[in-house]
Amino acid sequence: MRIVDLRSDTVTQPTPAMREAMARAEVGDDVFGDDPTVNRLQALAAERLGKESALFVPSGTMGNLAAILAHCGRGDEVILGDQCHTFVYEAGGVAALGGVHPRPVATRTDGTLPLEAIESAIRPDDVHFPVTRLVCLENTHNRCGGVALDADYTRRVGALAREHGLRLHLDGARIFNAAVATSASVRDLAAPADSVTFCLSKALCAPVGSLLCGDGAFIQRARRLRKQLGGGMRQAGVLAAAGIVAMESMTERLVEDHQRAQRLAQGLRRVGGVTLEADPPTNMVYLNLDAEAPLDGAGMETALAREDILIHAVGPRRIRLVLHYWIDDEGVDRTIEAFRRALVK
Ligand code: TLP
Repeated sequence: MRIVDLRSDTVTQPTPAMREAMARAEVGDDVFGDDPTVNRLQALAAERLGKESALFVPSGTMGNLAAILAHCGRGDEVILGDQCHTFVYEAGGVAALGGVHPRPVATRTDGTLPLEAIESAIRPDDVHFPVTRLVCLENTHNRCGGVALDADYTRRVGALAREHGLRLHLDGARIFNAAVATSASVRDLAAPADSVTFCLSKALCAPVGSLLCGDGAFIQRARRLRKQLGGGMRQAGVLAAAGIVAMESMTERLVEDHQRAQRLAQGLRRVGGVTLEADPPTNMVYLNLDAEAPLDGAGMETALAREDILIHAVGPRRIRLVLHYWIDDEGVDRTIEAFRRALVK
């Protein structure tokens, strides 16, 4: 039976059109700036995001790291959410590799950081303190259920940052999902930020890569940092070719993943033993196993894997299910039935 892999949208395999484009890609040495396909992808990304320039990086993690290091020096401070990917899941890279001090602020369940909390985290000019340089936001917000931040909120954070002489970086790993959910353009969502990372290798299905976008001088600094971090790739056009297909043909269809997240949520609500955290805002369904449910998160992973359904427990009883291109309605319905069999005894 076909495997239904709901662990993440990072598991997506390249589409046949991507494999075709990869096979045909014209390539060169990208460290010399010679790869025409990488250059085309970077130009396309900058144009779509409304920024001057863009840099192809191997991962979202490297994109965020290079961005934060390009904005901050050693001992500088970055204000970010305590639930954001950079703070929770990027192995402390900004501190370990960049000497940048993270200042976490409590994240609201809608993925926003209260403006007052950001403002009160900004350090006064005092030799005791690190120097605040940067604010980071995440859109969509992964640990907050895949919720999208709207352009108005991002604008208000951008204005606050500028008022205090700070920069704003946006981890827009899933910014195209956010655009679908908020009916805004990615350009509008990105406009208030000085820099934006977005990923090709999540719901857009490309096998590898992310783009970091910003102004020309910033991207020049980020390019050196990418080299320092070991992310200077050579004939990377074979990867960029899939990225071009992703940007040109995979962004509009994301609405289907959001609709399937709704279908999955509706079905799971009718299964006893689980409580959904929210109406799925984008392509993620987060749920908690009730105290009286016969299995915990790890038990559910094992029970469903026996039916070729892969899920990821992100806490002892908290489960995240992620919809993507390779999951159809039948996969959703099989998942609902598998939950019922595992939980309703
Ligand atoms: N997220 C992955 C895991 O690392 C948790 C996932 O399965 O969702 N920003 C955000 C908001 C992300 O969700 C991720 C990946 C990244 C950055 C990092 O991207 P990669 O995996 O390309 O380094």
